[in-house]
Amino acid sequence: MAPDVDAGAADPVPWWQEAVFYQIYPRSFADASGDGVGDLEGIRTHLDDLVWLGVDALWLSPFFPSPMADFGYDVADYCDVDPLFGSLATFDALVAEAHARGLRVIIDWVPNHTSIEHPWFLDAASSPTAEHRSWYVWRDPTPDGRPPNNWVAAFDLSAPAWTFHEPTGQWYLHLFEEAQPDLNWDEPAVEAAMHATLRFWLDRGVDGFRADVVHAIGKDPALPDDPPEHAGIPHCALNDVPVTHERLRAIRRLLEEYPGERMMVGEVYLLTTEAISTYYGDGDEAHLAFNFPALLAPWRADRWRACIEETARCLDPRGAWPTWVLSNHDNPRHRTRYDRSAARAGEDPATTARRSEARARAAAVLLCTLRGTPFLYQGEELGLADAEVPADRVVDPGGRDGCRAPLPWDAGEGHGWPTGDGVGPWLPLPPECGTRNRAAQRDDPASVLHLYRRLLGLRHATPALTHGALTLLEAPEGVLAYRRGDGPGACAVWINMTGDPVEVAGPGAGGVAVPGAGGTVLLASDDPDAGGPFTGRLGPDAAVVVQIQTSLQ
Ligand code: TEU
Repeated sequence: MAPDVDAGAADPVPWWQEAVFYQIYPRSFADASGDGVGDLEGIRTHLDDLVWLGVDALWLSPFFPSPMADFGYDVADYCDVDPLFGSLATFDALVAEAHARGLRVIIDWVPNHTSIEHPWFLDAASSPTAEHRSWYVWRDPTPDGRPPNNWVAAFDLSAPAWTFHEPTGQWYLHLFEEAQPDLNWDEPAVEAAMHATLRFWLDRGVDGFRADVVHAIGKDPALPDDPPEHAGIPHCALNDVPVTHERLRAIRRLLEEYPGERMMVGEVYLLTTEAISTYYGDGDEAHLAFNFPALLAPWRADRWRACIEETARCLDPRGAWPTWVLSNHDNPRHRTRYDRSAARAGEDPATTARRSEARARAAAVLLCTLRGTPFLYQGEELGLADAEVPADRVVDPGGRDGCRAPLPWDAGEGHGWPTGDGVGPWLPLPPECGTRNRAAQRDDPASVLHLYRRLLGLRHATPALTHGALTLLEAPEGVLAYRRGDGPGACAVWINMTGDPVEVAGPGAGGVAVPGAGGTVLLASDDPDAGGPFTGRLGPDAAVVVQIQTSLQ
C-alpha cells in the first residue's frame, strides 16, 4: 500500500465493511408502471442514478406477495414477487444490472412472522391437528378468558399480542399486527423451511439479507409475563434469549456455504448497544447489526460522543464492525426528528427553518465519516423532511407514513408520480418537492444531493475514513470532533451541533494545534467549494473534514 494512504486497514476487509448501503423502500422509490406505487422496474431504471450518487449496496425492503397489512412485512410467499412490484424476472434483471454496475443487493427477510394469508398459516388455522399447526404459537384459553400472557402488540400498545381464533378455540401470538402471526422457531420444520427461503434468494444471486426483528425468532418457551417495568413496551423488551444465538449461528453457516461473502445485517430492535452487540456473536452470528441508540440520538454533541464511546466499548472487544443509520422507514426522518426535538426544547420556528437543512447536511457528514458501515435511507440525499399526511390519507397502522412519502424525481406536476383523476401516489409527496427533487438538485452543485455525492466520493478515496481507527477529540461544548486513522492520511472531523459559529482548532484538537496551519479542508457541509488550509472556524451546524498535515502527526 502506498505510504501516503496507509491510515487504513492492512488486510483486505469484507465488502460490507467498506460499502455504503442505500435502503430502498420499493413502494416509494420509483413507479415505472404508473399505478402510484413504486416497483422493481422503477428501481432498475434508476440504477445509474445510484451509481452516480456513489453508494455500493442496495437494501430492498419487502417486495414479496403480501396482503400489505404491514406493507409487505406480512409475507404470504417468501419465494416470489408481488405483482404490484413486478415478477421474479424483473427481480433477476434488477440484480443482474445492479451487479453489472458493481452494486450489491441485499433483501429483507422476515423470519419472525408470516402473513395470515401465508399457506402455512391458512393450514395451521384450519384445525388443531393440521400439519402446520405447530409452526405458529398457539395457547389454550386461560380459565378467566384472558390472553395467555401480558405481552402487547407493536403499533397498538393497548392491545394484546394475542388473537383468539374462534374456529379452533386457541389464541395465536403476534408481536406485531393480528395479520402477522409469529412463527414457532422451536419447530424444526420452521427453521428448515425458513432456511430454504434464504437459499432460494442466495441461489438467485442476492448478496445478503436484512433480517427483520431477528432477535425475536427465539422465545422463552414458557412465554412468561413481561415484568412490570416493561409494561406497555412492545417486543423490544422481550425475547433476548440464548437459543436465538444458536439459530443465528446456523444462518451464518448457511451463508458461508455460498461463495462471495454473503452477509446478514440484523434488525435487533433491543434498545441498548450492549444488548445489540451480542448478536454479532464471536464473529459467527450476524455480520452487522443496526445500532438503534444512534438512530434515536438527538442532535447533541455530548449524546453522540457517549454513543460513539458506548459503541466502541461494546463492539471492539468482539471485533464487531459498527453500523450507523440516521433514518429508515420506521421512524421520522432525521431532519424531521431534529427539528421536532429542537421545537420541543423551545427553538422558535424561524430558527428551526434556518437550521433545519444545515443540521441535515452536517448529519450527513457525521453518518459518512464515522467508523462503521453507513446505511442511507432513500430521500435523505435530497434533505427530505417527512410528509404531512392528512388523517384521511393515513394508511400505516404504525403511524409511519410520513417518512415513507414517495421520492420526488423532477419538478414536473407529479414529480415522477402519476397525476390525474383517480390516480396518484399511494402517499402524499414530501414538502418542498419543487426544489427537493432529484433533477433540480442534480443541477445544483450546492445541493444536499451533491454534498452526499462528494462525501461518498471522499470516503471511497480516503482509506482513513473507511478503515482508520476513530479517536474522539476534545472540542468546545456542542461540537463533536474525532480523528480517523493514525498515520499519514489521517483525517479530523468537526461537527458543530450548535446554531452559533465556533472556533474549534486549538490545543488538544488532535494534531491540528495551530489554526490555519493544521490541515487542509477536504469537505465542508456548508460550502461546495471549501478547500485550502483549515482556519478552525465553523459555521452554525456546520461540519468539516480536514486532512491532518503529516508534519503535525
Ligand atoms: O420493525 C420492527 C420494529 O421494531 C419497529 O417496527 C418498531 O416497533 C417501530 O419502528 C417503533 O416505531 C420491522 C420493520 O422494519 C417494520 O417496518 C415492520 O413493521 C416490523 O418489523 C414488522 O415486520
